[in-house]
Amino acid sequence: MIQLIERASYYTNQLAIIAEGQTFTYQQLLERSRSIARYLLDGKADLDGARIVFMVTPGFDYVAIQWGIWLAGGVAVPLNPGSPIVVSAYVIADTAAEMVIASVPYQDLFHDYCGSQGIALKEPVALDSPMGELPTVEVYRNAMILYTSGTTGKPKGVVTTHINIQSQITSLVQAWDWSANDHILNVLPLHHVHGIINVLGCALWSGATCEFLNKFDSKNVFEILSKESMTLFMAVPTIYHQLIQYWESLADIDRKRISMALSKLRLMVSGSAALPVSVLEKWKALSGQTLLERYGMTEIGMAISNPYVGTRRPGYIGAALPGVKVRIVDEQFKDLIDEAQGEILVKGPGVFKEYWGLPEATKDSFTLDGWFKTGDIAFSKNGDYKIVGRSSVDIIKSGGYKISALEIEEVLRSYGEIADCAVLGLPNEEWGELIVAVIVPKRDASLKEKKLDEWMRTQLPKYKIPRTYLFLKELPRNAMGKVVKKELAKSIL
Ligand code: MCA
Ligand code: AMP
Repeated sequence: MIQLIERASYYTNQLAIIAEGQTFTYQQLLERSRSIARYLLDGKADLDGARIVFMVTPGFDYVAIQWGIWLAGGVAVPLNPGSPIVVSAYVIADTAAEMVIASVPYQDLFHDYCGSQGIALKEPVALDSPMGELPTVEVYRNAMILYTSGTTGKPKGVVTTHINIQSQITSLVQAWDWSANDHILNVLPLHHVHGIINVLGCALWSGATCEFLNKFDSKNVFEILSKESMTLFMAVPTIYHQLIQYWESLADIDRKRISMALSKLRLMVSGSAALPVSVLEKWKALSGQTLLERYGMTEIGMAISNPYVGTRRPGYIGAALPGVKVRIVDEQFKDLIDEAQGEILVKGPGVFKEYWGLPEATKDSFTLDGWFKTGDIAFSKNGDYKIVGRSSVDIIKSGGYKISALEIEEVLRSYGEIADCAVLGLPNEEWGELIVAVIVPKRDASLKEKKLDEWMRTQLPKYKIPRTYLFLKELPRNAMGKVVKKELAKSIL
């Protein structure tokens, strides 16, 4: 039984979704998702874990399709609407998806690929079937696959079951006191845990209202947050940074109006990347809100959080969330105490099941006694954890997105005129890190930055494109090594 969906029948007349000026109740969501499920089943008793990939604009259709796939016994694989076809095709092939569902603006993107591969391509509006039985879906079955970058070249599919998702949601609902009176604005992408679980999942579990803003825009965010009914907001540090910049550009009277409105929300959360203390302080000064910083990962959902009630320590991520066990260990996985720095290990019912089709990678990501190795380095002081870095220099966080330097290097190396390259993340207050590519052109190559950049945009989503390309005659020896990459980054700064 998928409790998230079962619970909707407690809230039938409540507003579930607001998007593009339209409102939808839980009853409408239930009816539409059942109709989609029946269509997907097409007379079968159960989809039995078939993967359905979808690129759908955030809003009612997105949620109804997610629920429809689950009700039919399928696995939901949401795509990033900013991805070029090569990236989406990788996900479709890797999951051996049976069907692609694409909103109208994305239909053309998939047309040729799906045609050539014999994969059904559907528009949301076509998914409608009034009659038919639905299967009973047990909670230990696979529910979702989200792609995440790691220290290997290609992104890996993180498989979560219904019980994983339910555990990730209930932990946050308890910790942050969600209720049916809540109304949240969702500006986050719906192919990552932050937008899917922390915002959408928690809202729907609680009978609350989730309002979507399809494209982040500071003016619209402030307008929606000024609504009387609004109670919650969650975002990455980059978004708070951009909101602050916009607010500072306004006239006094508008600033006051916005500040007053923001001060009435009951909670504002930051996560997905380190929240600079300067951003926390400026946000407090403009809104009266102390941002609640929390820590999580695609593989585990949320693990550590500052308190809803009690003191939120700037620069710290707080303590373990309900139902989550956390340890800090050395390289031999021995527990560390007294502010010693080590890797964060996590255990709990929210921790993912496996990397899709990668049993070795799955095994390697856990200790022998079943603790997930996050790769994040932290210490604990007076009961609160503080992140100090990551064990791999090849993981970059920019705009809240996790980016593999190795993935970008692999793409760059496939460009004919490049002999060698190194991709780095340089510290930046707005973006967390900025992606920089250091490139050694092949001898006699006439490499043009603009042409290279245009080509990169056909290979990777926008957020993985380097912001700066530096051309060098040669890279320092062993530039892929951790020390040399750090030195290279310092010399660029
Ligand atoms: C975009 N720009 C950038 C970057 N991205 N500049 C530097 N670094 C970047 N990474 C520039 C563009 O070149 C463009 O500049 C301008 O910003 C606007 O670009 P656009 O793509 O339209 O950006 P945006 O839509 O405004 O995006 C910014 C954003 C977005 C809203 C902060 O990155 C975002 O939604 N981030 C959230 C990601 C997220 O949800 N992560 C959660 C995953 P120009 O105008 O000059 O061309 S992590 C997770 O789920 C775990 C579990 C967790 O803990 O939460
Ligand atoms: P992702 O795999 O995209 O879910 O990104 C997870 C990673 O984001 C974690 O492993 C951390 O490196 C980083 N992260 C998430 N929240 C925080 C935070 N509050 N402070 C620092 N890093 C964070």
